[in-house]
Amino acid sequence: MTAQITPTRSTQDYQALDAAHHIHAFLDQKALNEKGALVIAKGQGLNLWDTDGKRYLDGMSGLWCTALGYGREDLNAAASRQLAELAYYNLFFHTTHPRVIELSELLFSLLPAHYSHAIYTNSGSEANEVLIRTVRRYWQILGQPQKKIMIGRWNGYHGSTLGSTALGGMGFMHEMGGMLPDFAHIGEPYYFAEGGDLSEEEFGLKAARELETKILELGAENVAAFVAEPFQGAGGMIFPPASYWAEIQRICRKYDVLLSADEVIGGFGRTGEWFAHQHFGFEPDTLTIAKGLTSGYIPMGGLVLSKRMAEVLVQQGGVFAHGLTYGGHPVAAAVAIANLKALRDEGIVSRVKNDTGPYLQKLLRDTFSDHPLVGDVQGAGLVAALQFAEDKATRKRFANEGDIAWTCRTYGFDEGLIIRSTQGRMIMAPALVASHAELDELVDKTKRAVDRTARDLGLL
Ligand code: PXG
Repeated sequence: MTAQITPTRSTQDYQALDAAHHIHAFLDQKALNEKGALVIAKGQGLNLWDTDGKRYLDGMSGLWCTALGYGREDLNAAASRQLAELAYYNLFFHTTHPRVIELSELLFSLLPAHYSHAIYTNSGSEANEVLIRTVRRYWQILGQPQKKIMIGRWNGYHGSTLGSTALGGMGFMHEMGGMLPDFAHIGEPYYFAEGGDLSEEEFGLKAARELETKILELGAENVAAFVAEPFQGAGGMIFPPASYWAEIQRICRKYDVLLSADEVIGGFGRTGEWFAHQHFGFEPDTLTIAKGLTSGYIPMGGLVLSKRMAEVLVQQGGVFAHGLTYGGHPVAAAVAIANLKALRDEGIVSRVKNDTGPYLQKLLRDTFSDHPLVGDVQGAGLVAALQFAEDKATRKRFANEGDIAWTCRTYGFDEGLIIRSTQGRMIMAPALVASHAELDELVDKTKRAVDRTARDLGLL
């Protein structure tokens, strides 16, 4: 497969200009500049091409977002039509517009019936900022203004803005720019690393009960919400034990603490359910959405509220002191509508649940369960992680697991596969439109990268 790409510069020129003008995300700038960034120029389906014409299978849907793959004409047409008809309007000063209304009608037809309202943003980070302010406002209206502490989890990720960084549990991010008051964290439900002698079930309950301990320590009257990803994405695609979420929900209800699910990665079909909380079987009060809402074709995020919360805000709340110029942008809304219709009407989400998801999960387990470098395979639908381990039986991880996984990721790129590493885990989340043949290619190339890494370690 080849692609028509039209770079106007050589790869080296692009890399030099990139180094001259950009601060890249989450890496050492100097080290990158010495090597030069990979310049991606074209996408079609699950395929990407760099400026030298090399093809890559995108195993990560961009950054977990291109659910429909690249190059969809219907999304392109929806954006073009909307740009021509009404390129911009907003929900300020007693106005609104058709596309955002139609988007909400569609979105709430896909969500469980106890959700009713949305506040749209341009990103997941912004949506979590809105979350923090909205849940605090909710408790203010109910006469409990002191109920404002947000509890997140260590190694959780909720974005890179100030509030979402505080909510997240990435210590190295807290160190850059300072922490905010009224945020607290509990441990993550990472059984492979922290399960000790417990069964998965016991560990899931133990990890969940850290929330109860934290609420009691802070005083339930001071805690506004517990916020977590149904499964951790950026933190390593970590699936909690089956016992975890029901216990978290029980604790939140017992202490009247709101339960907020960050569905930025898990939402819109990734696990085979429309939303990841449905996969795990719990009922959050709010959902943070982004990424798959538009398949990443245009920036859009949002905060979804339960009817119960929305009623308080609408009926008793008076002025809601928040607004973003581009919240509910008509072009983003038009793209989101086309995207959600495709996910629904082409049966893509149900195919992930009934066909491609089980196919990928079985293939990964068949391929890697007995691999000398792999200690565990986790995932559901079209999201999965391989846990590297020095000793599978004792769940002993390599001391330099981050370096090993990075090596594997680099071999993956060499093999023509975009795959992501986090700590000692290899993560994949291909587009939801992936065919069996593309999933075969994904696993085949992953196997080659893992084998090359294992050979370096003398394990093969
Ligand atoms: N919540 C979650 C759960 C996320 O994964 C955000 C919020 C922030 O969304 P925005 O749109 O502001 O980026 C995210 C973003 C990775 C990776 O490599 C993950 C994200 C972003 C970039 C890279 O895992 N998640």
